[in-house]
Amino acid sequence: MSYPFKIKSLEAYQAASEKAVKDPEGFWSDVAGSFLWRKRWDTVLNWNFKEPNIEWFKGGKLNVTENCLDRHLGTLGNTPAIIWEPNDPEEHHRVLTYRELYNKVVQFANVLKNNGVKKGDRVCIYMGMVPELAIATLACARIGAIHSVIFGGFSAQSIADRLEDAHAEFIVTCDGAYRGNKEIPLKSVIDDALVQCRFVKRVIVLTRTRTPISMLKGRDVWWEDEIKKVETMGNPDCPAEEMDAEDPLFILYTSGSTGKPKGVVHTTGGYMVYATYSFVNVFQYEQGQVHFCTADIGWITGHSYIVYGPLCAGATSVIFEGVPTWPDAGRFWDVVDKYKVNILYTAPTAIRSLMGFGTAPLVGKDLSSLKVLGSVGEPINEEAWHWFDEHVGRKRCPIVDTWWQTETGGIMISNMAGVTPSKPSYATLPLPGVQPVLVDENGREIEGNDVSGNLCIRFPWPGILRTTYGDHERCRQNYFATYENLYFTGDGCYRDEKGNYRITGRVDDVLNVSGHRIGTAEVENAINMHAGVVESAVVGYPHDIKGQGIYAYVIFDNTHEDDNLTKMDIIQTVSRIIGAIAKPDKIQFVSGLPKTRSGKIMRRILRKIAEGETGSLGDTSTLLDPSVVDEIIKGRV
Ligand code: 6R9
Repeated sequence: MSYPFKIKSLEAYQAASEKAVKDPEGFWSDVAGSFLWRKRWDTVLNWNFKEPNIEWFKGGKLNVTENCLDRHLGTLGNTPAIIWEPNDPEEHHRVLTYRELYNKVVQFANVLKNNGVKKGDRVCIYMGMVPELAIATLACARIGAIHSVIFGGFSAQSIADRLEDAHAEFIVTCDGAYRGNKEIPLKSVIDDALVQCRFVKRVIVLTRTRTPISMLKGRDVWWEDEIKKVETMGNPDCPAEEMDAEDPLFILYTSGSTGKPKGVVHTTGGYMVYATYSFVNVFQYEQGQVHFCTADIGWITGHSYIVYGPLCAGATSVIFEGVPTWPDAGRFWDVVDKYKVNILYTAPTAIRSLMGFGTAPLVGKDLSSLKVLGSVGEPINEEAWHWFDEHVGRKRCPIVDTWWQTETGGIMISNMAGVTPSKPSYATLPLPGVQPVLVDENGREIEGNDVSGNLCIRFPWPGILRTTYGDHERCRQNYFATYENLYFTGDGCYRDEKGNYRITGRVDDVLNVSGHRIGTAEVENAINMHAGVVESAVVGYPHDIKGQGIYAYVIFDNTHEDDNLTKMDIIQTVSRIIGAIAKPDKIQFVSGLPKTRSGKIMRRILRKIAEGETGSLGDTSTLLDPSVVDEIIKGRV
């Protein structure tokens, strides 16, 4: 495959950036022109950030799976599309060529159809990292169903909330999943969720762990049986549903600063174009290379850089079922060595945790195939950057520090491997077509360099979210109402003297724990559900490996006797309500919280105390009862 939109030099980068500002429609229509469309679009872009209403390639007809699969069959039919590395290195790995993946996707698309799934229906996918997760995702896209993948670490309650919000009547899951030395009983979690969700019509269950599970008559069916049914039906084909460029492709839930997670909606044409454009350019992908993104497909990184971007580009994408530290801390390096991985895209939290094991796990591993390294999910600290550079890249691989969000669909600010320069802990420069702006609290643009502000984007790009499912007003409020005519990212940012961007972290009440977004309000709501909890306040604090840890201040009624047992109960409650990823790292019982006279919790003070910076609390005179601060400082854990 050739990539006409690939930018290969610094001069070309500058030229593309200029063209994308002067003539965005011309720029993006050139990029989109190299994809497979059944019918070309009528208009490249309609937009306003007020409502918001954003339409890319309106009137264009396509199916994203024809771009990911059908298009490659002639030239890349025998090329591996997916290499699957199982959790247990003793188990046999699997390779699916483009032809094989195509066959499996159309087969499962027929299974979905047989089970009553139609265009526009929402299908929830709750699986471990097996090839069938990608197959199920693509099969939805094939028939125009909207997939909503839920990360395998979320609890029954979280799933129920999402199922209800999306009114998803169909579920694809596994009996269980392997992750390191753990076995996660996925189907049983689904069963718990479905107690509340009687509208779910069908659950399709893939066999993976053979954990004993219950199969409800009339509702639950086995993946393998359903495949046999379509095999005996004869016609193995499944013509792709013709989609409008602006038909929804998927919903992905993500945490915000208030209330329950929101369903970010991405549409077909723009998302596909942007995921592929950013994949090829940032990693400087060359045909034939093996790309290993260590994220889970349950997060946006997996959607864009395990499934859609790489497959549209005809790449070989590694799916890894396990964790970086099992059976030992050399697992990533084994995978790189075994499959001669060329691009390794991972998260700072993984790098930091591996750093803790020293360099011994790297000894004897052949990493010479590596060409490009990538980081995503949270700011990468310089120490981790240098370790990655020295011990993994052996100082010969550019590191791309890629800043983006679930809402942006693809990478927004990043150096382009070997094309634009890197700078440790800086995402550096926007991709051509991305127009960042920094604003102050009043929404005034901060011009010039060596300045800090809130990061916004001034002009739409094809991968921008279109709405939040079922609640467009929430989308407007969250992203487009803070600053007029700007998309607000929620991140703080510094621009250095040369114009390089450095993301400094969230400026809203969203935590980033091991690269996972968690709303403080969500955790508080979960804690408050525990009997005996009167009130709570959750803040983040710097954590060596996770980036941020969760610190919870809890007011408990005076009935509890054992602090430690109560803490464990609270942690268990949070696991039940949200999932293990949201467990507080520290809990401090307090008798009161620092509140203003109008009753607002002063989180700034709580953050400072959690960070251990008790000497610089700032002005506390507006507090209703300043004495609680001293008590909280004394009881710090
Ligand atoms: C892709 C993804 C988005 C939030 C984002 C920001 C943080 C992501 C980053 C980064 C610094 C980077 N973030 N990449 N911060 N440098 N390279 O992670 O999406 O899960 O939606 O999180 O993650 O705070 O706003 P998502």
